[in-house]
Amino acid sequence: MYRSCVKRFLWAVLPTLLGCQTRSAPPVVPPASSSLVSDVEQTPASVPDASTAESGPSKLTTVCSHLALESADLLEDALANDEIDRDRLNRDVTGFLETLAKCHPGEGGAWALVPLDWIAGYADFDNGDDEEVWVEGAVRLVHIDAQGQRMEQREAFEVHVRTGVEFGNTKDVSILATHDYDGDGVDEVVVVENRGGYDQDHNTYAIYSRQADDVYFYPPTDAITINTMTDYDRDGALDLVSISDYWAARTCFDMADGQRIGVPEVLFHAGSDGAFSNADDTAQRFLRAQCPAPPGELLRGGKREWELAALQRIACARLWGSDPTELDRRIRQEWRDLPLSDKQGDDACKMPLSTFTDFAAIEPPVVLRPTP
Ligand SMILES: [Ca+2]
Ligand SMILES: [Ca+2]
Repeated sequence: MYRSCVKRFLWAVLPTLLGCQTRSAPPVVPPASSSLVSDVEQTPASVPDASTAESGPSKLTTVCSHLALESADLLEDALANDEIDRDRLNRDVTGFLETLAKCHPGEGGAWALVPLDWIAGYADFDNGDDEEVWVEGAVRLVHIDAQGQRMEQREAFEVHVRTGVEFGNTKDVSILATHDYDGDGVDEVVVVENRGGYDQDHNTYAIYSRQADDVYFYPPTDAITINTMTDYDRDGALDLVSISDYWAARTCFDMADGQRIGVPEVLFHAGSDGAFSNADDTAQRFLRAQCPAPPGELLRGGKREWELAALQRIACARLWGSDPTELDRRIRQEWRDLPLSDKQGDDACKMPLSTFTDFAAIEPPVVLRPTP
């Protein structure tokens, strides 16, 4: 009886897992242009009879269905083990569970995140009146090619989700988009790890690809710290945004010593050759939106956290071609003229002079020119 209830819950979730139909488009980019069925139909070896191929399930669809069933069984075992309140789980964490083992079709196959080794239970995380439900496990990235061949990532993602805990630590992972960045006929996949909890919200992005015998980090992103992703030029390929690789600052008065922000952020634009450029026309347009003109005064005090705007003006000066030695001299001159309240007052971040001069030494990815 109990297991049948669990099955009902899982089967409520399964329609979104089963088949390789995307339930909804990826949040930022449009779905891949090629359909799953056409990928398989272009492979005569796997479909001996064309009429059968059109009406019957493809190998890829079959593998996707098996993945979903395997995942459902794993979850069922974990939930049944501790008689989990499925209503609460359904209400609070199915948003994540629904995405597991769901095939994301595209060029050359499909990507999915497949759960491994789930456990679940109850614990009172927030010292409240009742216990919360927790589910923990691991998820592995899997690529299934048009012939139904599975290829798994060696590392797995750790996952833990909890119900009803506003500030509890959570960590899950999802597929954000698929896109054939290098044009080799096989989609790459964008994976985001979401960490939530009290003052710990942040996401980690990575692009993975498949070659003959491995699922691996997409090499053109190796040297780039991806802080967020956006399709800035709306060409269907998510572009990378980096804070860490250039001008990163911390806000002064937030929790946990402040969040890191880009002053300015740098776009790595996804080009048609599979590489990412931080200096092409699109990347320059992104920088220009943050630095529209060469700045005048750099250290302009008088406002709470004035230092952050000052750091951005220093970065913008370099982007507009200021000589670093000359810029250093200007910063030191303006620092001498700055009132003590701006350096040490309650509204000041109390950054030392070296923070500003160090910023002036950061090499920009490109030098902007006035548009004719
Ligand atoms: Ca590719
Ligand atoms: Ca783009």
